[in-house]
Amino acid sequence: MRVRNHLVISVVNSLLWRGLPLLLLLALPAASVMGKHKADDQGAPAATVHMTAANKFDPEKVTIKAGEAVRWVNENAGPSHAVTTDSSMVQNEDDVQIPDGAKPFSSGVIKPGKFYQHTFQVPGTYRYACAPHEGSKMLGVVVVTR
Ligand SMILES: [Cu+2]
Repeated sequence: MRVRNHLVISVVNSLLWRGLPLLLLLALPAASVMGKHKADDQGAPAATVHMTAANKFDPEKVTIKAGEAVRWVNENAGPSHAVTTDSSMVQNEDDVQIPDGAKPFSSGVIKPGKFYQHTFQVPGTYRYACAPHEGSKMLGVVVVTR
């Protein structure tokens, strides 16, 4: 019983400190895919992309395998950023691209010190933009292999 209670407390703490803030961010643009993104928060990412104070994705291109995740980390210094592959969220549709069979995703606002993580199931090339800094060419690519 004591062990079980400890486990419950650990899970609740984990949700409060990791899941809840992420859910709040994700709830803004896309409540419909929130459940999927909640699951995305599990596990270690295969690649990490830094969102810099100079409004760049670093590295601009990463390659992972289907079923793996990418984590975008906003540096502590600098503005809020956002990751989207949704053509309705950008000014220039050509700045984003997803493979056939994949659904667009959007992070919502990622504040300094926070991160967003997405798991990719459909192989192909994903081109994404930071919507607030699309005009400064804050663009990136994720290649998902089989
Ligand atoms: Cu940005």
